[in-house]
Amino acid sequence: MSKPRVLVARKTFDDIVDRLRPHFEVEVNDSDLGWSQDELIRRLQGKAGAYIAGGDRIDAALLDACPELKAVCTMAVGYNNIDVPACTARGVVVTNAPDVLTETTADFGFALMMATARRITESEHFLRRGEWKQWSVTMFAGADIHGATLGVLGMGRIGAAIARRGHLGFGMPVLYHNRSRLPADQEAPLGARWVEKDELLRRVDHLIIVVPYSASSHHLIGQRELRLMKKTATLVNIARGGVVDDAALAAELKAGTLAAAGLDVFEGEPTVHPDLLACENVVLTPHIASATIATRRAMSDLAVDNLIAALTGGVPPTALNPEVLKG
Ligand code: 8YV
Repeated sequence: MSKPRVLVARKTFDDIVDRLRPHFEVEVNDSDLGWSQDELIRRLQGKAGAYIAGGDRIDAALLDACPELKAVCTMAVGYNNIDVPACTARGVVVTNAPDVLTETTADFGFALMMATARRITESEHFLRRGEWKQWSVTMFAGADIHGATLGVLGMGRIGAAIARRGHLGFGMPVLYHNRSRLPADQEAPLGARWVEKDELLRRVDHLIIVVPYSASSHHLIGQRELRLMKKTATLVNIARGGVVDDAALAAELKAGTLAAAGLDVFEGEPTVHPDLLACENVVLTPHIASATIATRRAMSDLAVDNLIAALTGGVPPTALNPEVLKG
């Protein structure tokens, strides 16, 4: 009997892809670039499973064009690129990759916050341009991290890991906002206190945004929200582009409504709003919060474990719609 066919839509570690080969006939994207939507659909036709990453869109049109698809496994924790209800309706199991990237992503969120508050890239650019002629007392004076109030918008696994770093490592009072409040015994070790969103924005010195993207979090932070923040505050977005209104952010940064921003994700990435590119007081990184070799391997391994289990009668470790498997 011939093996089921699967598509690895994103180039990843060869030895991890090799784990698929005893079970499946595997087609791999050998380029570092993702495919266009038409190309993704074309390559997925006749395939039973897909290994994808955050930038690949799985929607109803793709599913209808690929009726043999049974499993979609993303190496990302975020799955706003996948229409899960449409998959469920067609009996396609969807898996994501939670937990394995939590600490690495929290490290990066903290690094971006520190780089932003302490003006690290801005000062490096100044030095590289040969503009450092003398030292001065206020040259690139930024804001302290230790003891400052940390705001976490979205208290999931990554939010909690950031709060723990702030509380235990830097003596930061931590305020957070989330749709649901954590039980007191989970708040206590993080030193975190729930407040309404507007109060969070008004009170914090450094805000880190870690909410999943959905229709309800679209432009959760726009002009009105930015104008509630302290003029000395910083904002970091490691969630998804679209949670922050980038045009409004650029305008408010220019106007001095807040001090600085650190952004790893963008609306319409990899295109970045030109007004953000023009701002000196913004640290910009290309969606790399989970990018360490160990973590990218763990994410890939988990996606492969899920794909093998989903298509060989096993239980995928992190299915988002496990009800499909019972059908
Ligand atoms: C990934 C991410 O780098 O996991 C997520 O949701 O945003 C990142 O960790 C990327 O989406 C990989 O597919």
